[in-house]
Amino acid sequence: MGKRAIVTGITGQDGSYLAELLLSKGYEVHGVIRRASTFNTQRIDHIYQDPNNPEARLFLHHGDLCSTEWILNLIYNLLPDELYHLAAQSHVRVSFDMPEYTGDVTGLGTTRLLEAIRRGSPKTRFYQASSSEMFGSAIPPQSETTAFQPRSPYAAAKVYAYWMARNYREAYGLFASNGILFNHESPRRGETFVTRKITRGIAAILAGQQGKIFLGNLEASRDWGYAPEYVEAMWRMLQLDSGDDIVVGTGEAHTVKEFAQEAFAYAGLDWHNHVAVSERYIRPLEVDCLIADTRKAREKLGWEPQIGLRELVAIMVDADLESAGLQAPGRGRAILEEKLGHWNRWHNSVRKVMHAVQGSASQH
Ligand code: NAP
Ligand code: F7E
Repeated sequence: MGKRAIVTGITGQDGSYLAELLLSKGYEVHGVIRRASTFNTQRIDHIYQDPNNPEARLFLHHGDLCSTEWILNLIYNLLPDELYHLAAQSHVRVSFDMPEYTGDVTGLGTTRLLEAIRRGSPKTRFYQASSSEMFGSAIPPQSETTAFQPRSPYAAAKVYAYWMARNYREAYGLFASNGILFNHESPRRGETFVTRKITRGIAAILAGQQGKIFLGNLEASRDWGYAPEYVEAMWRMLQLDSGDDIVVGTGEAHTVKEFAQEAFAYAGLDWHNHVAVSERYIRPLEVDCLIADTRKAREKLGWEPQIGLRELVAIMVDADLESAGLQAPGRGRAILEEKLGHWNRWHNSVRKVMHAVQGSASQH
């Protein structure tokens, strides 16, 4: 019998890739989604299964991190082997506008889950989606021993959640791990994060729908990786003998300007003609430079990323051009085939298992 996992944030970028990975490994997956008046399951529609089908292995449950009623029920009833806590108000800029809400969802949400596990299912292994943002102004490269210097309500909430996971590990012996992940992107990245904003903007420019994109601080540096590789690291973390805190990134950083230059050039455009700076996107506080020291991930997880900045740009631009109905250069697709054959294979294996029980998550 396969393992059983709960995934909060299953409708997000990482949650959708993680659900694919877990299904491909034979897990029974229970995803938590928010009630919305419009469909919010686009990222998981392709793996949705009709829960009435006896072969179904993906189940969706309504829940919101601001309350506990659903958490307690779900954990008591399912007694999951693993719980991947990915849900959060994850946008740093938005956290300055909604600091209290961000603290409630992104910070306290973790405590609500840990407490339910402690009371109802203490053997459940818990993954906390910690973030490189917690390092803030700490001098790079940043490792597991670097002191946090958070510079946003989002980062402060994540630091609180990080410490709650560690406290529950040390106080109650829970298997609770912090994956301290640096920025990771993909064609499923939310449209208002800078990388996706750039690659979607390029598609809109080539489609003749807009002339320019407006960005904020072009000098900020980030360690950008490819999201599907990062969910594999999450899974590996929960397969260790005990809970731990591990940094995951590529070890290389590039500025927003470099990302934009590379992306526009890949699409055959000169970025100077299409990028303008707008005060609107400058943050009250900025994190200047994040670079992962990935030694522990390599040693303990055997995890090594295959996709660097140029590859990531090609993958994302190809995807956005294709979805706009435009001819894509195609290097991104080729890179995925060459470098991540295993990813494509397990993606296909999921599809094979699924096709008999396929429906639309939007029916839920
Ligand atoms: P994302 O795409 O923004 O997804 C966030 C998920 O959380 C969505 O499923 C969202 O649901 C859900 N959510 C938000 N508020 C909720 C609430 N009150 N109750 C229940 N669910 C709620 O984020 P991501 O990029 O996949 O990141 C996954 C996690 O890793 C987040 O915790 C993020 O902070 C953290 N992280 C991300 C990165 C990165 O570079 N991507 C790096 C480090 C850490 P809706 O679909 O309904 O909005
Ligand atoms: O900004 C600059 C911005 O919003 C990256 C989240 O997943 O990763 C993400 O947080 C940089 C910042 O990501 C625009 O000022 C310039 O310096 O894409 P972002 P983020 O803030 O790094 C971490 C690891 C997480 O944990 C978070 O959940 O780009 N920037 N111009 C801009 N950023 C945005 N969004 N939009 C702009 O127009």
